[in-house]
Amino acid sequence: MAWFRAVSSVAKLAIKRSIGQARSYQTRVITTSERRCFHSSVVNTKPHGATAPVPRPVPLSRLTDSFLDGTSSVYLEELQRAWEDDPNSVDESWDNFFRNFVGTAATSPGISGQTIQESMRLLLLVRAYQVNGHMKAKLDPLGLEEREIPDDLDPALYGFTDADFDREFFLGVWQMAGFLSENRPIQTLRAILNRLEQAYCGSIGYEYMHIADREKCNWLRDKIETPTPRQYNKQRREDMLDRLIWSTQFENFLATKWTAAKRFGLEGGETLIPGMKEMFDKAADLGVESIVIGMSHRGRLNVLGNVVRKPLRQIFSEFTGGIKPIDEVGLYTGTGDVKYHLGTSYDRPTRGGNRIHLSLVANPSHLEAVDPVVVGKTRGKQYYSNDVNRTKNLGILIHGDGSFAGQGVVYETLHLSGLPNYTTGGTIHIVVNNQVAFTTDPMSGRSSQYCTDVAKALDAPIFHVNGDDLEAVVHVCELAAEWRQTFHSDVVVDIVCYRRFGHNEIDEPSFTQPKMYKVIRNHPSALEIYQKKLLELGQISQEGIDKIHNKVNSILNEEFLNSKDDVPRKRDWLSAYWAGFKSPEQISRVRSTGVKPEILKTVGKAITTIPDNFKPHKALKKIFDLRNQMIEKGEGIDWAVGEALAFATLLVEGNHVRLSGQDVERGTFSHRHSVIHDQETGENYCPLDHILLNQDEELFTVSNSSLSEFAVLGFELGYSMENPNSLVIWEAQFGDFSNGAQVMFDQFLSSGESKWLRQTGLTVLLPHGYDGQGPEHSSARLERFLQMSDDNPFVIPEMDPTLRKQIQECNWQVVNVTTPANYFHVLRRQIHREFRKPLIVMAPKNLLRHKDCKSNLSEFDDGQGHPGFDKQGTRFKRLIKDQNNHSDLEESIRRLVLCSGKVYYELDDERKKVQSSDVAICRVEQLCPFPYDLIQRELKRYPNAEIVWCQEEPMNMGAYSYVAPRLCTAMRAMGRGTMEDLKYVGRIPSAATATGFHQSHVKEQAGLVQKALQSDPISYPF
Ligand SMILES: Cc1ncc(C[n+]2csc(CCOP(=O)(O)OP(=O)(O)O)c2C)c(N)n1
Ligand SMILES: [Mg+2]
Repeated sequence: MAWFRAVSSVAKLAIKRSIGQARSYQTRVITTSERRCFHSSVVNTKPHGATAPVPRPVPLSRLTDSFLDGTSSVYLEELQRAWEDDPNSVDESWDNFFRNFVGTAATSPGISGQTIQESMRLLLLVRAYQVNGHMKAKLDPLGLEEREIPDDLDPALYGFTDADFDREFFLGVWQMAGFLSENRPIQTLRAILNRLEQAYCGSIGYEYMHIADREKCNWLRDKIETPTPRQYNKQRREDMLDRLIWSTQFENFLATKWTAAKRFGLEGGETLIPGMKEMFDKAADLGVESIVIGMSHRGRLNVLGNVVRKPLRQIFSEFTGGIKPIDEVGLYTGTGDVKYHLGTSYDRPTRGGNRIHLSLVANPSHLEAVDPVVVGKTRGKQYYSNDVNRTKNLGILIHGDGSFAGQGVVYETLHLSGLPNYTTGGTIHIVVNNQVAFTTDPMSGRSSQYCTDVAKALDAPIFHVNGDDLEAVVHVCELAAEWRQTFHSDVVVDIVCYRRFGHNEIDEPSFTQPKMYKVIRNHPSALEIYQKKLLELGQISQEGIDKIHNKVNSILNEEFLNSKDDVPRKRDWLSAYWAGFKSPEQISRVRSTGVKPEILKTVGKAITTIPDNFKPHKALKKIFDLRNQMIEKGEGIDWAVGEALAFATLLVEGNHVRLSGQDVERGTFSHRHSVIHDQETGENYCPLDHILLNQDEELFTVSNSSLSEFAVLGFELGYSMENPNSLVIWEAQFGDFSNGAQVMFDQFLSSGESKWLRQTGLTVLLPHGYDGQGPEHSSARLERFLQMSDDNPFVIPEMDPTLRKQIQECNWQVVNVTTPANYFHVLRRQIHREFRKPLIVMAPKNLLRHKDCKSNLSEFDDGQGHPGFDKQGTRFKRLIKDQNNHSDLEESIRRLVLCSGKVYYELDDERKKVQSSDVAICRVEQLCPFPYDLIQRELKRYPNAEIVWCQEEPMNMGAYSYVAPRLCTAMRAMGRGTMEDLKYVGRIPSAATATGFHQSHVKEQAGLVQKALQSDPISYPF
């Protein structure tokens, strides 16, 4: 094809120049409108002169001006000479071409130039249809859209006149699928054009010529350029009709029963439902066993009822509203959510006699935010079902036209599709393109021709289809399933439809789209159109149609009656159900997270050993040697080793561990080195892949991600939702960047369990700490995560270890950990409990190599009585008490400094420097939920101490505003004062997170550390 591309681009220019003036064949309706839209104009195929004129001979060498430019004609001549010398020296397609051409030329001397010219022009025309035929397809059911048909679909551009229509032309037989390969090298122009129009300009507009892969294009051409139009038999047609009746009646039924309720109906796009069902049936026939669906509001209830088969009585009962779900395993119901956001999962029988598991993922109002979550969940399913070819689990996303074009997360998600550790073997995208977004027209909503253009970046084929043509919708839906199962990559179905009512049922659409709605008011529904078609074809009788309507109506009514007795259960809303896991109101045991010393030693060796024949970078060799010594000696364990020990021990226990994010393999701060590279061969070695004998290579996954926060975090969230026995971690490059994924934190992570009863143990590592790197690399915005926490600042919950449900009842955990051992335990705690809760970690930067930020191996093990063991056992320490061996009562301590994170080490250094042994420093390692019990234990220990909260963040940031009321609640309960008695030491309030001037940083940092240790009492607030 390279030759063809090269020739066609130069030739196209030449054609425009020379033949443009002589245009005699004008069929296009070219509007001057600036609107970027669809139109429905049709090529004029009226009969043309029947007699072919005698071609005027043009010697090849004189074609330069009229057809090809000089370079191309020389190229062609050279090609011909080469072919004459040796037919094998040219591409097979040219061999074919010349063979045919010489055959013709031999019998008709002088025809040669003409034949070449015309054949080349025809090929360009064919190609133009393949590339741009969709621009002429009749996609808009309303017939309102006006689009300019590209010049290159006009035969006149290639010099063809009316007189040429019934002339036979030499088209050749090419190494290409579709009708060019059918061994009919000679055809009339009319036959060729009819074929092109039928294939490319009907109810379906195919966009695929942006795909570079020849095999894929040929596969599509075979499907598109079929000699006979698609035909469905009577039975299939009846099935489709039945499905369309269900879809249409469902909306009608809701509209009549709940006239004032918002349901974001599908009216105008009802063919989505039969389309999806046929897609699922086809997918099931091709081996798909489970489908994860993500979609927004539009048509969601219809999809839930008709596609996912959520019992209609449940949907109706939710409409009637008010009933909170009751469950056999507890009373927790969270806050709930509106019905068109809820998820669910069901097994659905398919036409082919299979069963397919469908899960619809719950989503927030934020359009498209669910996309990466669906893809991540699909990938999770693939891992757990050992679906190595990714053909059994499929992700399907349904989009709106406005949101698909407008939301950046769409692009971010699409870009995960080909990445080895994120691919799911192709997502099928369906756009319900109702040509409006709320009140916004496409011309104000996007700059691209189609709302789907973003998918072209992926080499995904895009099938635009007129939503009024049920059979065309079904056809492309099936084709999409076939594509996905064949090429394991993304594909887009763009159903061009309309929205019969307003954005929701209460809106008046004519305020903003008067012309469109005038047309819509008189426009028949897709069902009416299809019924008429089948009646005209004699494939069904009116009685037959009525029978289906009656059946559907009576089921809907029956289900409506049953809905009154429906008792919702919370698992009805879950897209996956984890048996045995505790809900927030059920007590779960606190478990030790320590590990047997011998296991620590064994895995410790595995994670610090590099194979003999592997040649790492010199510096890394040293690092691994040092790591090896840490394990051998059992002391000086640093952050990276602590983390690797957590991963390795979880793997040994059979858990799956997945860490993803930007540059996580090496680690942003060059500290992790979880994948090392042979300096000679470039090969990789990942020690954590070699913990178990014959370890499955995905059991531990560490993966650098694309440069996205929103989509990658969403992906990992979806992945984490699939199976509780996995530690799934997303790490931000710097904590600041996490706000690129703010929607995920706000809408999913912090509130997903409350809204949708969906648990996740996703762990998020956000590098945080003030070390003078400026405003953008210091703060992970700890305050925001704390502000979103739902623990009551004025109520101390039950803290008795046997009754404690504090973490379960809280929406998430926020920690700022200061020792490798504590990090190890907090990671392991994520798995070693009977519930799942998101974990936000303010991850360190300079502690990664800090001389004092080290732990002994004994702090990781489960033995008792050694230096790492205290009353809390070998488990995560929510608060680390002062390290100076204080007794239970220290009356001489004049100040208790409470802090969190790396500022502790600076405070401790300062304390040593100024020898303030009468100051105690405690680290609050778990900020949320607040460790009231341990805080009160320390308040008791230091009855005379001034109580100080010290932080390095500005006062309006960091943990202060979260800690202050809670600390005061703890103080008040012990008679230790109120807000006035809590002193603040830290930076003053600031708009920016940190200063950009290093010297200012140093001064500020030293100032706050010194103040915390000053001998005078701390004045309030400064
Ligand atoms: C991220 C986001 N921004 C804004 C909105 C508010 N909103 C709700 S629906 C809608 C229009 C959606 O248009 P489209 O994607 O075409 O879907 P349609 O409603 O037409 O099916 C908007 C802007 C939203 N839900 N999410
Ligand atoms: Mg829309």
